[in-house]
Amino acid sequence: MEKIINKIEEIALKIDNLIKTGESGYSETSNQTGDIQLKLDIQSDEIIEEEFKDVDSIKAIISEEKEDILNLNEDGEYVVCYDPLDGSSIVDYNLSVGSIFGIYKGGLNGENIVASIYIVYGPRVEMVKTIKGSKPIHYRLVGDKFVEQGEITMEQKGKLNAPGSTQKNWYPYHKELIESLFQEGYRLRYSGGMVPDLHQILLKGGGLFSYPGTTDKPKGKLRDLFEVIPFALAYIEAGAEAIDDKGISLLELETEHPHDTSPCFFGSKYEIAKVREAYNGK
Ligand code: AHM
Ligand code: MG
Repeated sequence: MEKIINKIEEIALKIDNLIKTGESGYSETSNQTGDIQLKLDIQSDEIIEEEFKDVDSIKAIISEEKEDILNLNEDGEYVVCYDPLDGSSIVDYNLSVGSIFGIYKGGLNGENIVASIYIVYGPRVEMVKTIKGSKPIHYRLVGDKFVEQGEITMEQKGKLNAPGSTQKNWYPYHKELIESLFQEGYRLRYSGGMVPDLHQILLKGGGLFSYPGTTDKPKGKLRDLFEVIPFALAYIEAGAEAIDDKGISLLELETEHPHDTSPCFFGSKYEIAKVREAYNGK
């Protein structure tokens, strides 16, 4: 695990440099979900594959940018699932983006995640590492080293509301939930990048990030293995909650296909209680 984490730190430096110096714009290919890939998506994916290739403990890797699992070492213990560069629609407009890694042992389900790491490429480069059973740890890149900033603990209630997806396609009960939080005084904070949006709520200690199922996409947009489960681990270990639209913990998600998606809600206890109330029986 130590070796994987060290590699992810090296990867973060390389992707940060790529974002700053690489070419903008689209490539001529699309990924598994049908999104046209940016040149940066493809190059970030190549960096990660190259770096992970010589890590003996990695059995296989699965990238959001590729259809299939790539087997690396038969005797490896871990499968690493990753979104090389999350925020394809905003990176060329110079908003913050991220990389997300979920490390799984013994099967690709929520209960088998053993660690998650995400990197935020913003005005600063930061990393949050969560090992199952311990609080997430926040790091900041200083020079070429990640320096520990401390453990992350969420409060019972926050002030931020980050509602994802297309509002026109929201179910009425979801609309009521989001509106009721604004009526209570919550402030809108949504950049279109789940990494900076979820990072802000974690560091500020509370709030709600939601990406619901909608009339056009009942299973939402965010991918279980690369996006949903890794952040669920960070939120739950920080003392917050992460649930789906049935109120089930996202760490209980069972996936059938590597690119499965799920409606998801990440937040402190107070806001998640509101989600459960709004979605009860729906
Ligand atoms: P991507 O993996 O293609 O970049 O899409 C994922 C991103 C998330 O970072 C973000 O929360 C979401 O898409 C935003 O989607 P929307 O614009 O529908 O709210
Ligand atoms: Mg993504």
